[in-house]
Amino acid sequence: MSRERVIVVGLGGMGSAAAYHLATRGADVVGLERFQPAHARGSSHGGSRIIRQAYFEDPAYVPLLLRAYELWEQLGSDSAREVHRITGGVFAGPESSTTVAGSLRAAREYGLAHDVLSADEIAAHLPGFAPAADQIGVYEHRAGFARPEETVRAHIELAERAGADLRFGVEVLDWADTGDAVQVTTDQGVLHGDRLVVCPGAWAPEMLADLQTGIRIERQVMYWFDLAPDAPSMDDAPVYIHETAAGEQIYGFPAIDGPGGGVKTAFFRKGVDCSPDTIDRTVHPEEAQAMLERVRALLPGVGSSDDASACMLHAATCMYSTTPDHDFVIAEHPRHARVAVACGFSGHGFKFVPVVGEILADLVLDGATRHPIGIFDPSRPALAAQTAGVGI
Ligand code: PYC
Repeated sequence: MSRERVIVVGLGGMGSAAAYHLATRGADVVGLERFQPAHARGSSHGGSRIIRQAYFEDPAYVPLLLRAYELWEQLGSDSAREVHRITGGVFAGPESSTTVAGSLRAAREYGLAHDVLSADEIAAHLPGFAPAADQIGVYEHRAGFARPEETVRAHIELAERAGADLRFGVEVLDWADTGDAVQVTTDQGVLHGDRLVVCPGAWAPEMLADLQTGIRIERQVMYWFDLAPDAPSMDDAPVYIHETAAGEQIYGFPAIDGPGGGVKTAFFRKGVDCSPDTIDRTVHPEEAQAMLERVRALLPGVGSSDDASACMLHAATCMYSTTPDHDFVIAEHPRHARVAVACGFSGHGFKFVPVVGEILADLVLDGATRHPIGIFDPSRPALAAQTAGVGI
């Protein structure tokens, strides 16, 4: 029997994972990516992404995270790359905040190792952290971070080792389901296959326009600051998410590349709409200043100066692909059984990369998956309602 020929469009986090899982399961994989491996033009760069299991967004994500963690381990050992690290994580804010109450709910429901810490306990146990007295934190023992570029490289290398033909610098112009096959038109010719996996990242609104997902592309900025000379080291700090009484969330990481690399921090969901063609890649002084002032509400030792332009070591932009309800889109295409899609990761998807690759391989090779992906259905009412309003 001939092998299924599967074309994977997009080789960022999700697409490279799909290519790897498909190739290791015996498919004849052709992968297409418009840029180079682990590029910085989409949503899979910036050195770090939080991984955690006490999922404040919805405990329904936890089973996927339990499997993702197994696959993170396996990917690290198969590729001999550090694709993730467990550091612990503190998710802090008012007791009733989404970050605290939601993390606690998921941790309790799934018996995940955690402690609830008062503001004083956070300050006593986590050097550098100083939340307001009326805040608390959920400390999740097995939270940490993934390294997005290393993850993409690992999946690409392992997919190629398993026989995948991955092509970079190829722009996909169109795709079609021709009934008994799929066809992909690129700037370098037309390809045919049995099945198609579309992982378009920020290009979803154009590449999956017929799905009507209501996805908005948002500009986000990641900042790296130095520390005040008398601040404690953050080399071994936990990852964190911190929410204010008004519901504004920021997040950040230890100094993962040593003190000279600085500590990375960012706002979660405070982006302006953009597209891959229109995104403003300049990081403006006033936004860096707002970030410095905000992160100091949790970590007063961030920044050797009160002037962000004097203590910011680096900054970079990236894009979120945000669905109206912030849940992902992962499914067999509702009108094209030969096509599987994964998009709309809404700024919280990277920790799921390995399990999304597994799910896409299941959908394409088996026609179904054991994983609970019902909440990611592209036909769910929350997406249809929003799309009707904005009319993509
Ligand atoms: O997925 O944990 C996450 C996250 C936090 C901030 C942005 N994404």
